[in-house]
Amino acid sequence: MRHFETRLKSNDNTYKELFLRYPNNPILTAKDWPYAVNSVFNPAATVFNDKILLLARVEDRRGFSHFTKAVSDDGVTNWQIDKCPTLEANPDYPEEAWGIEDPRISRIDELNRWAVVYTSFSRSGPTVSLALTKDFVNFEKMGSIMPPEDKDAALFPKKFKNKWILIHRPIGTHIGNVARLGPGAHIWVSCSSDLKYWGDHSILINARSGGWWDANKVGLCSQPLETPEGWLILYHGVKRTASGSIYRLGLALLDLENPWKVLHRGDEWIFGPEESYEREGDVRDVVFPCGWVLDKPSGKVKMYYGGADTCIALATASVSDLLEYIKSCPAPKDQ
Ligand code: BMA
Repeated sequence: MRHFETRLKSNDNTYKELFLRYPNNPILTAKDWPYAVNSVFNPAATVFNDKILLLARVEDRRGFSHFTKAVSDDGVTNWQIDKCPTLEANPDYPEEAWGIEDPRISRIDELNRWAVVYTSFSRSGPTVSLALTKDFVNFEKMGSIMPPEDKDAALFPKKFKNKWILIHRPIGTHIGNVARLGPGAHIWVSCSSDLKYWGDHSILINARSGGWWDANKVGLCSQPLETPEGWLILYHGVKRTASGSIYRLGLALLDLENPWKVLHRGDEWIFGPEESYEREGDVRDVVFPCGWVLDKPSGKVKMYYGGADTCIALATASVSDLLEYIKSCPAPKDQ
């Protein structure tokens, strides 16, 4: 059965988990915050001034979110958390009426800036917005770059054929949950020469259907990770069950030079809610990374994720294991 052969085997013939949870998870909770908040979750992650910087989604007790940065030398302990929100919704921007959520950060060397792509929650639903920063103190908001409903977006850190590429997840139909199940919510790519006007839209990773763990709804998690073998894509799949939705993670590998081409896609999820901080919280059964950071000397990637929309947790994987696994998976049939 090929299904199980795609999993990596340990020496003792048991199946090896690709990501290992940090034993003292969660690493950050609302109790760690210097001001009163409901929850901290779904952080973006990058390296800034040789430290690991998280831009956490912080939900206040109105239910609206903003971002606060937390910085640490080792990316595990001694987080220095800003004393007040780092980036907030602008009340004058209609697209940010109900807050800003789920940032993803890409370092753009060509612009000498970091791009923060995030969900802004407008009265018409979620839209994709972009801000640029040099220092994570001052942010240049570029506004909404995709109309609602659209979210789960990140930029590739460089241009391809002179175009920037955005990964995002539009939802075409918008008449309640039942209609959404119709065509499904798929991951798309769009191109731009100026980060403002976007076109050349095409589907990158489609949601599967029926009983699959990633049926009907998928979305990008962390920003694309460049490896010599291609761009590693971590995405979430949402399985609807009688007791609610389960958010789990899968992997795909994109062509290094032509990242709109999927080389491999795993059939199985590689990480899902198991621990209590992933299973119980404001939203049950959710693991939701918005960032990961590669440590080049060790070849390990630190994945930062929200647990149950309530806390921030950490899991680590070896990039060579991720690549070995994903290269053993089939090329998508519908491409
Ligand atoms: C998604 C996003 C995430 C959230 C997840 C589970 O649609 O809104 O921010 O973690 O749902 O609630």
